[in-house]
Order: sequence, then structure tokens, then C-alpha cells
Amino acid sequence: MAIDSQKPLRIGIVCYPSIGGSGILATRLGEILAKAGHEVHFISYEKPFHLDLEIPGLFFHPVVINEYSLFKYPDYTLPLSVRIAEVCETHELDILHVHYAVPHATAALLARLMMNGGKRALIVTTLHGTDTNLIGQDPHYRPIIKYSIDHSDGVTTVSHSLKQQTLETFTVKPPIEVIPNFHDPKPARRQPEAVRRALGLRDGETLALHMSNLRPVKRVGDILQALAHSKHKDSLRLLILAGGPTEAFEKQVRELGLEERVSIRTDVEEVADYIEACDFGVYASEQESFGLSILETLSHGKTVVATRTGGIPEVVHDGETGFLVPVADPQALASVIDRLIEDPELRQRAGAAARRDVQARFGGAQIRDQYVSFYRKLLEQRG
Ligand code: GMT
Repeated sequence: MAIDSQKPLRIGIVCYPSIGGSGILATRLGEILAKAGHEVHFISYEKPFHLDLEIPGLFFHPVVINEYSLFKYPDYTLPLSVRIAEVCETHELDILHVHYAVPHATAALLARLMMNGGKRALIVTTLHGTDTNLIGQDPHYRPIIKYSIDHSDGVTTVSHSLKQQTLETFTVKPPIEVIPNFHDPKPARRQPEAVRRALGLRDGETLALHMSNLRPVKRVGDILQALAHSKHKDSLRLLILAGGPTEAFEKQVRELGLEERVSIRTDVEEVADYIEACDFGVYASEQESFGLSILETLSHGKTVVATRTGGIPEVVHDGETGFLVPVADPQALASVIDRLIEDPELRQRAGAAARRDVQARFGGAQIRDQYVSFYRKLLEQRG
């Protein structure tokens, strides 16, 4: 176990426990911080998906939510703030790392007010996109997001693009540090050939992979249209690993006559087997502050075709590790897909370059150390 040369820190992490990228990132970060000897306390309404509580130094504190008929709308922020205050005081946290400004940084600020003295954990807020791009545009939320960012002790974004967008959206007070997401690929548990056979792939067929929650911002419909436009559609299969409702896309698959070409799975928890089994990834998002699924695909040595938007060009080197196309252009997606099908050497070369590149820039230990240095810098500044 690699222990930092300096004193281990006591860190609280507040995140959404679901399968979304921000929750996955927060979970992985907590785990590698604990493995490096820090004490890490997760606070959320459920144990984060995949959090391994067997790791020494890792703890989970559930937030208990009661629904009162007096409240027309269920409230999470208030019981969360009470739990944060309890955990901060009981465990004397140095840092409270919250993923999302609302409601998590807001609850942390309320907790701080409630603690009224005592040892004060510094609040580090990581923005993943929605605070800026979605809720930040809503005049009924915008002032509380700005307040929560401004009163954080440190603020990070997962890409330079999100930092820029955040600065354009709010005139935030604290300087923003960019600390990207990371991924250390897990080895596959099944042979790629066995996975392909189980998916019903025949020899010579190509398998494209898409992983997301299928929100409208992911523009999954463009991917289906690209498939319909592909010159090779009869030998191309698309596997969608979905973390959200699939009905709308099942309808579109039928309308485009792609029933034999598209499989949608909602039950996959370990994605490594499927990434190893695919030939390349396809992502059509209109907005993406980083693109964790893209990073996961690249880290297994698989190239991607993706849209040139948000933080994606910071993850994908266009023409070297992957291929970028304009947003909302299924024809352009189809052209790259056809090129990758026709040129297996190109996709292998780009995939190998991708694995090397993302290992060098987005490895877990490296990004963990960036967060720890940032925490320590803030603690030193406080004195
Ligand atoms: O993309 C989503 O719909 C989920 C969302 C989340 O909150 O997990 O993802 C955001 O955070 C991820 C982790 O930092 C980023 O990789 C995604 O790009 C970002 N999504 C958007 O910006 C749309």
C-alpha cells in the first residue's frame, strides 16, 4: 500500500450513488484514496454502486430521508446537511469533497453553518456539467448554484471546456482547478470470442459499442440513423449498454428495420467484457463535459468515433486515438464507421495509441495525486 509521505487526510465524499459518471468517478476516487492510506467517508442516500466497503479506511454513512405529508415535495438537502455535519464532527474531517454544487455543496454549506465553530472541513466542489449546462441556465436555480460555488473553499471541473463554460455562465469567485476524470481498466472476465458468440455475432461481423444513460443529450437516435446509413449495415452490429429507459430507441430500431442489427442491454454491471469484445465505440452526444464512457472505451485499446463537443476533444486526439465528427450529423458518423469497418489496421493502430495515451494522461494514481495536492494546498492556505 502506497502511503503519502505526509499525514493521511480524513476526507468526506458526497455524491450520487447511481451508475452515472459522476458517481462512478467519486466512488473510484474514494477507493484509491483509501488504498493510499487516507480515511474516506461516503455520505449519500444509498451505498454508491460498486463501492467496495471491504477496503480498509472506507466508510459509508447513509442519509435517512423521511417523507412528511406536510411537505408537498420530498426534501433531500436538509437531512443530507444534518448527516454531513454529524460525520464532519464525529470523524474530524479535513476535507469534504462534494460532487455537484446543487444540492451537495449547498448542503455542505448548511452543515458548516450548523456546526458553528468546531473543526471546519474545507469544502471542495467538483463540477461535472449539469450545474453549469443544465440547471445553471434556470433562473430559479442559478443564484443558489453560484452561491454554492462561490462559498466553496476549492472548485474543480473535469475538463478545460467545462471550466470555460462555467466562467462564461457565472462570474465565480474561487479559482477553478481542472482535474480530469480517470479510469484504470479492469481485466475482462470472459474471452472476447465467447462474448461475441453469446451476442450472436457471426464471423466477419463488426461490433460497435455505445454506453450511456440514453438521455436526449446523448443523441442515441443519431447513432441508429448512422447505422441505417452505413454501407456495411448488414455486417455491422451495435450493442448499447444502457443505464436509462430504452423504449423510445426500441421503437426507432423497429422503424429503421434494424432489429437484427441492434442489441440493447440494461443489465450489464461489469462493462469490461463488452468493451474488450467490441471493435470500436460510437458516441454522438451534443454536450459532454468529459465523456467517461469514451475514456473507458479508449483505455481498453478500442478507438472511438465521437462528436466534437465539450470536453471530448480533450480526451480523444482526433485522427490519432479516435475520430471526431460534428454534432447531429449521422451521415458523418456513418462515414467514419464505414472507414473503421473497411480498415481493421486503422482501428487497431488508433486503439493501441488510445490505450497508451489515456494510460499516460488519465491513470488513477496520477489523478488521485492531483486531488490530494489540491486538498493539501487548500489546507496549507488556511494555515
Ligand atoms: O452524462 C450524464 O448524463 C451523466 C453525468 C453525471 O452526472 O454523471 O455525466 C457528467 O459527468 C461525467 C463525469 O464527470 C462526465 O464524464 C460526463 O461528460 C458528464 N455529462 C455531461 O456533461 C452531459
